[in-house]
Amino acid sequence: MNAQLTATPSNQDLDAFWMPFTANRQFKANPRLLARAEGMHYWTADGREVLDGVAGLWCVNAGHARREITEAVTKQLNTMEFAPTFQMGHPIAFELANRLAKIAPPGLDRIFFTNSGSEAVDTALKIAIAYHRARGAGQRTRLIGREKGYHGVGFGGMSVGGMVNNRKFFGSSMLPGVDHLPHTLDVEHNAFSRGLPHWGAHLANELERLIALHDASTIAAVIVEPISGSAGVVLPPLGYLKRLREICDKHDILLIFDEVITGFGRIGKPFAAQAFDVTPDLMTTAKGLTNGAVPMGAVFSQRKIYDAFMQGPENAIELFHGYTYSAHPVACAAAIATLDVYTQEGLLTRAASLSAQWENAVHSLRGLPHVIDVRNFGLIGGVELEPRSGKPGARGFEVFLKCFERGIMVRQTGDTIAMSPPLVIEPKQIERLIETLGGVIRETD
Ligand code: PXG
Repeated sequence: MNAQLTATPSNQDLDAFWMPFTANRQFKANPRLLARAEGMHYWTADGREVLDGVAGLWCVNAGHARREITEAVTKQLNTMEFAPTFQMGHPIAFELANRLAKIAPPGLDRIFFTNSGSEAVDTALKIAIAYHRARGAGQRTRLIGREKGYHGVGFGGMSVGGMVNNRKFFGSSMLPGVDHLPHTLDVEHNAFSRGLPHWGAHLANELERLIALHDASTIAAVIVEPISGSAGVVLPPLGYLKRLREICDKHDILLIFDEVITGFGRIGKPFAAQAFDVTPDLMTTAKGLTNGAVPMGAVFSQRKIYDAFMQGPENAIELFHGYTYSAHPVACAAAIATLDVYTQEGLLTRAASLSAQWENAVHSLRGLPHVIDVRNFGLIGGVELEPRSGKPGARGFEVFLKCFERGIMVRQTGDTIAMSPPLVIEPKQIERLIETLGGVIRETD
């Protein structure tokens, strides 16, 4: 903890940190400082306990301050704090890749390490384009994303992403040759669906339309989140992902699942690919990989993609890509310890056993003032509020602030409240989270 920063810092203390994805002036006028965390809770700098309804930022799946992870990180720092992975290697990087390959969806057993979800996405997009080139289809460079998609903030991820605020400031400084599928959020047809909505599988057929427009021979890959969190919990209609898979197969287009939030047990299986029984060609992950303790991301690749690169002279680098901190030993140690905790405590499937209670709890908010939709899957919940006229996002932000005052942490995107608690949440804590949110919604005009 920073000894200098008190529970009531002055404005000057807060000026220098340009905060990410934050209303800086609002925050600095009214700081919400977190000072400590353990299990399901944070404690604020002034000592208030806050129930974590979002696993930090969808990453602390095993709960906070896990001793096993802390010890593994400490031990690794004392043994070897850094080692390069360019033309060198260190054992736990290989151990981690082998461990991940064992829990991966079928065939996705070649693993490239990054430091974040954004880097994982840009890596996967580059692999997709280079793969086609390696097998003699170098004209396949076009990428297809989806409206409302969030794939991080690199130029690649931003370009295939579909969140207007993340794009509009950057004008034409985005990748050329990108197109977007329509999003699958349809409150008119699907409001208050429990689990996956029944309406909307046909939206996957829009891919055929884009293929007819651009020609399949120009398209490298389609990237989607199986469930998107950042756009305010957008679910795939029943059958939608299978249809995307069929169309990609028919046209030799790679399918990339961005599992940065759905990975590592969030929806009751290690990955959404397994929960939905649809296997992508590439899969991006981060967040829960290290329980949020150390930054790390990973791209899982089908073996056929890796193998396509393994040609040419043996001493030639096959993929000109990587980060200084790819497979950083401290991150690898954190990830291995995290996987141990997940396995020992059954956390990669625990969300499945809690999801019925979770669904009932979240849907109990139906009927409260301004609630126009409730969405859920696994341990993900979204509550959509009607926007105030002329002030989109204002009601959602107020609910978020009041929740924090009442001791629960949720996320807000526009007028949607999103929840994704640590997978160790207890039934009583689910009740408390939802009751508190319900009370706040009831009191908010
Ligand atoms: N892909 C997906 C699907 C994500 O959700 C990223 C990529 C980027 O990851 P990094 O590690 O570069 O941030 C994300 C990140 C929220 C929220 O509350 C979601 C994310 C980040 C911050 C907040 O919805 N997702």
